[in-house]
Amino acid sequence: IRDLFSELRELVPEHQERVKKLRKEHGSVELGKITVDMVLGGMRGMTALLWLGSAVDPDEGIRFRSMTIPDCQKTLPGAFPGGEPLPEAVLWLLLTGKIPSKEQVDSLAQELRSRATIPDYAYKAIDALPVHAHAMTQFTTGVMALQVQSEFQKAYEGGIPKARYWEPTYEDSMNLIARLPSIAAYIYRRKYKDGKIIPMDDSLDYGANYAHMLGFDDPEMLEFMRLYISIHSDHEGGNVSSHTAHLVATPLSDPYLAFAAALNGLAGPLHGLANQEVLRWIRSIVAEFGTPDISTEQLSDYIHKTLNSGQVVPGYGHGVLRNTDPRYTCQREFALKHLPNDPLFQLVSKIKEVVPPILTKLGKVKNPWPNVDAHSGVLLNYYGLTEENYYTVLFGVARSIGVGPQLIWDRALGLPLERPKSVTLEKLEALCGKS
Ligand code: FAM
Repeated sequence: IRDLFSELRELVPEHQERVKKLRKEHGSVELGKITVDMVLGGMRGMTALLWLGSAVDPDEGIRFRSMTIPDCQKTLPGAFPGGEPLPEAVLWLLLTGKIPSKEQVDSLAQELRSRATIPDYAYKAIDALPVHAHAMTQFTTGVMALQVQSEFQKAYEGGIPKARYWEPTYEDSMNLIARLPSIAAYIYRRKYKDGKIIPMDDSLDYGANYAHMLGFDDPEMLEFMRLYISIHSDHEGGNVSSHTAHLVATPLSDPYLAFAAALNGLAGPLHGLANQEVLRWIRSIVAEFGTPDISTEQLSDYIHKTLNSGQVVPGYGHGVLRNTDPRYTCQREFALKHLPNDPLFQLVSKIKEVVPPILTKLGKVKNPWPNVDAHSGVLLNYYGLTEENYYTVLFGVARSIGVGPQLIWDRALGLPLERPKSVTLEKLEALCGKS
């Protein structure tokens, strides 16, 4: 069977030609205008980046290459027939645009396990932090320690030609993806299980192994972890964590430096940390009323209380989506199948009925619908992963499956250092015709 690297090596020249042709023949084609609102409003709606792997339609949500989440659930190999998509299959799809066979996925799983060697100093760097340090702080520290082994940095110092940059980028990205679960599980076991480490199980796939190293072996949790990692892997190129990794790697910082930066963006409460904030908010509702089984009126009052205190409703809204996130919907379907009577799942369902009309009434919220984070915590909590301050680390492990392929393709296509123009306030006012 063809391995992933040789599949990729065959695809690179054709894509390099297509990008060169576009730039040479159509470089001046306009893709939309840039308005003051974009410059002051976080570049919403501004086409500014190229990424082959995925795109988010505001109404339909994410497509991994050309595949929706249901398409992936139907066609990508699972741990067993009809099983959730394996993260290794999503990695193959994002990198090559092709659907891998089960044999190819199994060989990739084996390749990742063989790359998962962690130097002791990475754990020692984490141990230097107090146990109560936030899990994301410990995670970024571990990634930075792994940077010592960057193949890209070594190759660059050795004078590797630009045309081959993507090769050591592939090595670093695959090593990083392979090593993250062990680092991430180490942090969980250190913070919550008295540091009792559970070693990797060589018979398990990527998602199942991560759950196993955390201390979870329920087959339903293994399946949820496979789905969780697959749907959190990539969300086109402009989200904060993916865009940060892309930007930081454009001056040829290696994948470890770029991914550490991405994790720091993901740690923001309006981005990846929202999954933690959702479960904290849900727990505060239960604490307020003494039960998760509350009336819609009680829930509505609580939501207004949250908004009136100047806080956002976590898990709702999105910078691009203008409809319910399909990453929410597939989690809901999983919950309906496995935990229909879980009280927190039933509260999440009630929240989805009550929040959108309230956010719509505010008149300023462009997307009142739930995003991926509105649902993930109650599923993790149900299977025993109750420590919400750890949730964003799970998101970070998953996001490496999207970031790795993007860094490889960025270098393969020779995308240059990213350097947009900033403007002074006076200049902006002058451009608007008033000083
Ligand atoms: N609750 C309350 N207000 C909200 C809101 C929410 N869920 N979503 C948006 N708004 C407000 C927003 O704060 C802004 O108010 P101000 O003008 O007073 O500052 C206004 O509505 C316009 O914002 P927008 O244009 O609709 O959204 P943005 O594109 O600026 O921001 C989000 C998008 C995701 C940052 C925003 O919806 C939000 O803060 N959501 C809650 C946090 C969250 O769930 N983030 C996770 C996003 C997820 F996709 C991820 O990355 N993991």
